[in-house]
Amino acid sequence: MKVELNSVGACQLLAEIYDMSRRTWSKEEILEVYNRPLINLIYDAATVHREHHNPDEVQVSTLLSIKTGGCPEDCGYCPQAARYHTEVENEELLSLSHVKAQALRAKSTGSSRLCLGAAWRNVKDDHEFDHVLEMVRTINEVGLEVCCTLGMVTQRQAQRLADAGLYAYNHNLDSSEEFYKEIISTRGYEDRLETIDNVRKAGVSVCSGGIIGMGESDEDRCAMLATYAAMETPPESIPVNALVPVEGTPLEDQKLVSTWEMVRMIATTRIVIPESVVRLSAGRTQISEEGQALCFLVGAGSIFAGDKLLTTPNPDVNKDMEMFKVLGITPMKPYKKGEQPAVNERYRLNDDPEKRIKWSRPGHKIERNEEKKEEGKVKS
Ligand code: SAM
Ligand code: DTB
Ligand code: SF4
Repeated sequence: MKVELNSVGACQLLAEIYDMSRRTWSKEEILEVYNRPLINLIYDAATVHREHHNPDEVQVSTLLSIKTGGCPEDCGYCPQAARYHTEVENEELLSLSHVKAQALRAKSTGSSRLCLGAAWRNVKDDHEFDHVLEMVRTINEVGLEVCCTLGMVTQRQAQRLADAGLYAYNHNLDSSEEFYKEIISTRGYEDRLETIDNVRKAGVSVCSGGIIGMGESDEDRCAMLATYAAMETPPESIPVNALVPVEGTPLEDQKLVSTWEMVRMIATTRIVIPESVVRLSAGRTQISEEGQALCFLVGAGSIFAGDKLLTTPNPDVNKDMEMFKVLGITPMKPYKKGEQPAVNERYRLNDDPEKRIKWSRPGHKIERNEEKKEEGKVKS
């Protein structure tokens, strides 16, 4: 596909050139979009954005690190990996009351979603997970969309989260399959895809995206987008993070991503996967408000608010709300793109044996049990 549109008010032409009705894009085709003259790419992405989304509404999420530091993984970008010497300490899981207070705070400052992050490789079926399920149920009751990012999950664990009222699960592919190996050695791309699949099967909204600025090529960025675009159902939300280079991590000396690269990546994501919400994620402290305005124009429909991401700084929420006012943007209400998940009694499974839903199959008898009952009768 040769993209030669010179952007003269051409929605129909756009649809033809980008063949928007299809689902799959090759990496090469995406790269052609990515490399378009920026001024045309901006126009085209903004046009696609307006066809699929309300451009003056932006979804606002607050991040909360419920379990900080001490992670056994070796993700080269991450200050929470135990093996790197960063300023992040290994902390205990937060208490339910603390999380509830933060949920109320997030709601009062305009967030529609609270995203709970844990520095775990994967979820374990232990009391800490039961505790997280309680957090999910509590935040859901507050009336916020609940998102979790807890590492790898099995389908059963994803189902338990769904039953507790989880709205979305964040699990990033981060980069292309090829480049992933350069950044992380303690797990593979397949593991990430499997968790995304488990989340999807549990009926939970998928949030999955990447990081730019780790030393990957433009081809790697586009290969990651090709993977998302080829999914039967692409993620509902795609975070685009600019690397926050943290002292003590292997990527501490990486050059900061420029605003233009961020605009290019968001615009390309917008064109290739038109229906998903693109999230302007980590790295906003290094982008001016004018730069962020461009990101919104080309398709960013969501941000993380609050002065901290998980462990690194983020713009002050009041400054963000002032920026929204200047731009005429309103924060999106919760559940605008879906229903509030109902809390299913099944979420208590493993939690309180007394309250478990009992196995039942009317009229069916288990021989062994019947024999035991008979034995009991004889004894008494
Ligand atoms: N441990 C879980 C996992 O890896 O899926 C959840 C938490 S992890 C911190 C969530 C995401 O944060 C990562 O997938 C990565 O995309 C992003 N992230 C971590 N450190 C970052 C950094 N320094 N700059 C930008 N994004 C970062
Ligand atoms: C995502 O894609 N970005 C967020 C969220 N999902 C969990 C995390 C960004 C973390 C930035 C580094 C930190 O603050 O520790
Ligand atoms: Fe652990 Fe997640 Fe950080 Fe990797 S990104 S080190 S899995 S917390």
